[in-house]
Amino acid sequence: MIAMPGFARILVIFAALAASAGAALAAGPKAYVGNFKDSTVSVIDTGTERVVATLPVAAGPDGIIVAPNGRSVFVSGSGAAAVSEIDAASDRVTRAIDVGKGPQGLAMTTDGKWLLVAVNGDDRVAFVDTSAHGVSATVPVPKPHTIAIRPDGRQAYVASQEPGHFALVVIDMATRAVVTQIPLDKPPRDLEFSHDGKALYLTLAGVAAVQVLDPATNQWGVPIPTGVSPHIAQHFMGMASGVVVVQGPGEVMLFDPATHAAVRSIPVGKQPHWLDLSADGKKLWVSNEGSNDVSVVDLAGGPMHTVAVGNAPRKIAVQRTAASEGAHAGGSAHVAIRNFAFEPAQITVKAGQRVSWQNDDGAPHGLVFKDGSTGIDLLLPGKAFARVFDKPGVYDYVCSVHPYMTARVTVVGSQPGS
Ligand SMILES: [Cu+2]
Repeated sequence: MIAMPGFARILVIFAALAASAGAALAAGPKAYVGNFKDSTVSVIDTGTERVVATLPVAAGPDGIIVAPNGRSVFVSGSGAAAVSEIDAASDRVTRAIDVGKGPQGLAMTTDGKWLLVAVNGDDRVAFVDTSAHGVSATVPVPKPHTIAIRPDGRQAYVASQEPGHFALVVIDMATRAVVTQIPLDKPPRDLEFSHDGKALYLTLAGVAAVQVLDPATNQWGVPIPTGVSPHIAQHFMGMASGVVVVQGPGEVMLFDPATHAAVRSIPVGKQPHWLDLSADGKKLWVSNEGSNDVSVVDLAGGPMHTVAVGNAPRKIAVQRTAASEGAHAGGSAHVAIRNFAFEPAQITVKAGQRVSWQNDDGAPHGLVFKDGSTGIDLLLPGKAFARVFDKPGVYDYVCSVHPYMTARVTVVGSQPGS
C-alpha cells in the first residue's frame, strides 16, 4: 500500500464508508434468476441492475418463487429431490426442504403460508408448510409440471404432463382433494391466473397461441394468437395489457385482456423463458435461456437493458418490496396516483404500518377496498389519504371513479416467520 499522511488515509476510509452506506440505502428490490445448467441463482439488485450474489442451489433449478413478505425465496431442484430456501436478507441458502424426486413448478398462497410443489418424479403435488419448512400434505397427480393457485385461494390448477392423459387437474385447497380434471390434447406448459382471477392463461407444446380458460365455468374462450412457442402468459395487477413470452421469435408480446388481440411486441434476448414485473410496475424482467442474460424492458418505452447471468437462466422472480422497506411496524409506505394508475400497484407492508396515497394527477380519483374497509370516495388532485393496516391479509382495491385502476396492499405479520 502507498504511504499516506494520516489525515488522507482517514479521508479514504471515510469515503469508503460513505460509499458502502450509500449502496446499502440505494438497494432496490431484488430479482432472483435460476441458472438451470449451473445450478446457481443469480441475485440482481433491480435498482442498480447489477448482479450482487451468485448462490449454489439444488441441481437443475426449474421453479422459483419469492414469498409475499419478500424475506424468503424458494427454488426447486428438478435434478434433485429438494427445494432450496434462500434467506433474502443475507442471500444465503438456509435450508434444503426434502420434497421428493424431480420438483418442477412452484406456487404459493397469497398469505405465504403454503408452498405447492409439482413433484414430477413422484407423481404428486406436495404442500410445504413454510413456517415448519417441511411437507405436511400430498395430493397424487400424474407428472405434474406447473401449478397456479386461484387468487381467492380456493383451488389450485396443476398442469399434468402424463403421456396420453394431458390434463389440468383441479385441487380443492381446503380438502386437498382432486375436484375435477380438464383433458387437453397437447402437453401443457405453463399456466397463470390473471391478477383478478377471471382468466387462466395456459400454453401448450406445439401451439402458437395462449389458451384462455374461464375458471368460473372451466370453459375455454378465444385463444390469443402468438408467434412460435409461447411460454408464460400473465396479466399483472396495475398493467392494462397482458404479457406473454414468445420463445421462437425472442419477444415479449403485449395483448389486450378483453379482446385477446396483440397490442405490440418487444424483442428481447434469445429463447426467452420467463418474466416478472418490477415492484414499481414499470419494468418487465425477462430471463433469456438461449443468451444467458436477462432483459430489463422499460414499459414506458425507455431503452432496454441487458444483465448477464449464468448458464441457461430459466425462472425469474422479483421481490415485491425492498427488504429495507417497512423493516419495522409503525413505519409508513407511500403509493402515488399518477397517469390513471396506482404506483406501485402492489405493496407489501407489516401489520401496524400506515400506507398513504397521494393524487398526483389532474383528475379526481378515489379508493374502494373490496372488503368494504375504510377508503375514500373522492380524492381530489393534490390531496392525500392514509390508513393503518392492523391485520395481516390481502387488501384489493380499485379507484372509485375508474374501476379499471386495480391495486393491492398485502399486510404480513410483524413477527419473523409469521
Ligand atoms: Cu381513478
